[in-house]
Formats: sequence, structure tokens, C-alpha cells
Amino acid sequence: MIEVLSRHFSTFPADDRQSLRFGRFLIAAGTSVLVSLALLLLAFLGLLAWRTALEGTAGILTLIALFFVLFRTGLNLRFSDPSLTTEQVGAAILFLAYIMVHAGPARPALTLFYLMAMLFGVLRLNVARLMGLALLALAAHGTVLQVTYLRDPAMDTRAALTEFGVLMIVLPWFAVMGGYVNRLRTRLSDSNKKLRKAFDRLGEVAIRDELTGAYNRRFLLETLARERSRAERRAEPFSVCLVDLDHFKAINDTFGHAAGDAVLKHFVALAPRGLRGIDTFGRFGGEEFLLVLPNTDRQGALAAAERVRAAIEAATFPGITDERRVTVTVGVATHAKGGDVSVLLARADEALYQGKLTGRNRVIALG
Ligand code: GH3
Ligand code: MG
Ligand code: MG
Repeated sequence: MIEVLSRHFSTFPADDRQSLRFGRFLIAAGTSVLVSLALLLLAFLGLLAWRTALEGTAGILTLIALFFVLFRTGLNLRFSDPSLTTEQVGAAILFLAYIMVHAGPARPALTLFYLMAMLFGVLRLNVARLMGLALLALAAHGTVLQVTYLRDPAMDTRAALTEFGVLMIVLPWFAVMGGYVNRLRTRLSDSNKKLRKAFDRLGEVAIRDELTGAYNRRFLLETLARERSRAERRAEPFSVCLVDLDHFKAINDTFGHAAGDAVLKHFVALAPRGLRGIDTFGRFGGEEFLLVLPNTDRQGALAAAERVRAAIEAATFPGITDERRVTVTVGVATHAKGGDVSVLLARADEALYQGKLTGRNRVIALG
């Protein structure tokens, strides 16, 4: 609910942090409205002067409006802590103190509201900040008692001292415990972030080939299954190209395995150039690569395969001499309605085999 509201009202709907800050402001605003309802109820019951309750409500609404404007206009971003937590809690404490000057017998009970304000600070603030706010509340409330005494020297000073003494224990304790809770929360959110990063990384590792960084066989097979069902559903054509480096064993034998690795990496950098965003290119195994071409018929696939073949033939590769050209043979197959992925791959493999038999460095599509 808060999230929906904050997304709706936030100036930066796309900015998650700003939405979160605005969400917390809404919590604070809701809490303040509760406080003003409590004041009005006290006035209704005759326990508080109507003037104080109305002044209090007006002040609370003004503060809400002020912070609303700060968050909506993005002015909050200019503060060192854009959540404005210290400012919001500090304003609440000072305002509560102001109400308490006029609260009369309701005053001791109203001191609980200090804790409500401080609890909001626990969402964001460390011990030092919370302690600062506790001291602010103590100073403010000390002033309240002083002013009350000056106005009415007949006030019950023993009760007032007890009230202040309890606050002197409760507020700093609250700051320390609140700071501890905040630290736990921060740690939890840090480790959540680390976990998320680790998950993202694992997800990447699971679909990438270690040597070349291209998509791996597992990912290609998943893509094939997905694209096959999409092609079936939409009655669209769908093709694959199996690309195999020619005489790659000889490259290893002549220039060494490391050079072979470098050729594979460079091949991965070159081959997908010119593919569309919806195409998928990956390492199917060894020196064999696969292009998955959604919404592509036989002619389109032949053209894509020929582009790759020509680009590789024209390229120079690191780790080997310039005279030693690298070439590929490509087997192309187009999905036949109702056919299996395994059948599609077998046909591409057969075409590739034909290409190897008929001299390599060529593109073949059977039937
Ligand atoms: P053809 O033109 O018929 O495809 O001949 P080829 O030599 O390319 O095919 P073959 O299947 O005989 O050999 C493939 C070679 O690819 C053998 C293997 O050592 C090499 N190879 C596979 N994976 C890697 C790799 O990750 N790095 C290196 N350097 N070589 C690899
Ligand atoms: Mg080969
Ligand atoms: Mg091979």
C-alpha cells in the first residue's frame, strides 16, 4: 500500500531509493496524523485545551506539507541524508515539546510520543544520530518543564522531576537499542545486496562458456526449446546455423593450444557482429558454435550464415600467422512445423557434414 502510494506520488517513479524515502515520509505523515487525532480526542474528552489540539493539528499538517514539498520537488536530494530522517524526527520532537508547554495535565502521557518519533528514526539512523535526537528531546522537554514552572510556580515539581528522570533513562536507552536494531538492519541489507550480486553472478556463470564468454550449450538448448515453441505458436519460420571451425586441430597442432584458445575467443568477438538483437549466438561445444535465428526462413538463415563465413574468412586472428586463414563451414537448418529441436540440430549437423565433405569454408542447407 505504502509502496503503491509512494510510487504514485514520487517525483522520480523510476528511482527506487527516492520512492523508498517517499514511502517512509508517508509512514511518518501517517503517524503524525494519528498524533493529531489523539490530540483532538483528548480535547474532545476535555483533557486538553481545544486551542492546543487545533494548534497541534495545524502545525502537524504544516510540517507534513513542508516535507511533502521537499520530497516532491526533489529538494531533499540536496541534503547530506536525502531521507531527511533526522530532520523529520527532530521537527517532530520540537513540535511535540511545543504542544506539551500547553498540554497541562496531559503532558506526562504525551511524552510517549517522543518514543514514536524516535522509533521512526530507527529505520535509518545510527546510535550517534539517535543519541543526538534523544538529547534534543531531553533538552526540549527540560525547557518545557522550565517554561511550565515559570508560568505556574505551583506546579508539582516532584512529579515533573520524576517525568524528566524517566525520560533521561528511557530516551538514551532507546537510542542505544534503536542504534543496535539499525545496525542489524543495515547488516542484513548489506548481506542481501551481496547475496543478490552473488546470485546474479551465478546466473551469468551458469549460462556462459568459461573460455570465450559466449552463451554455453545449456543456454543454447534452452533458447532452442523456447524459440521452437514460439515458432509453433505464431506459425513463424525459425532457423539454426551450426558453425564449425575448419581444421581447427591443425591450428592447435601448429601454433599451440593457447593460440587455439585465442582464435576461439576472437571468433566469438567477430561472429555475432551483424546479428539482430533477437538472435542468439553461443558455443555449442569445442570449436562448434550455434546461431539461433528466430523468425528467419531458409533464405534469411543462408544469408546470415554466409555473412559469418565471409567475415571469418576475411579476418586476421591473433596467435597465428596472417597467412594462416581461419575458415568455417556452416550447416543451416530451418524448423519444420511440428518438428523436434533434436531433429533440427541433426539436420544442421548433416548439412555441416556435407559442407566438410565438399571442401569446407562454405554454407550448406539440405533439402
Ligand atoms: P574439421 O574441419 O573437420 O572440423 O576439422 P577440425 O580439426 O576442426 O575438427 P576436429 O573435430 O578433428 O578437431 C577439433 C579440435 O578442436 C580438437 C580439439 O582439441 C580442439 N578444441 C576443442 N575445444 C578447444 C578449446 O577450448 N581450445 C583449443 N585450443 N582447442 C580446442
Ligand atoms: Mg572443426
Ligand atoms: Mg567440430
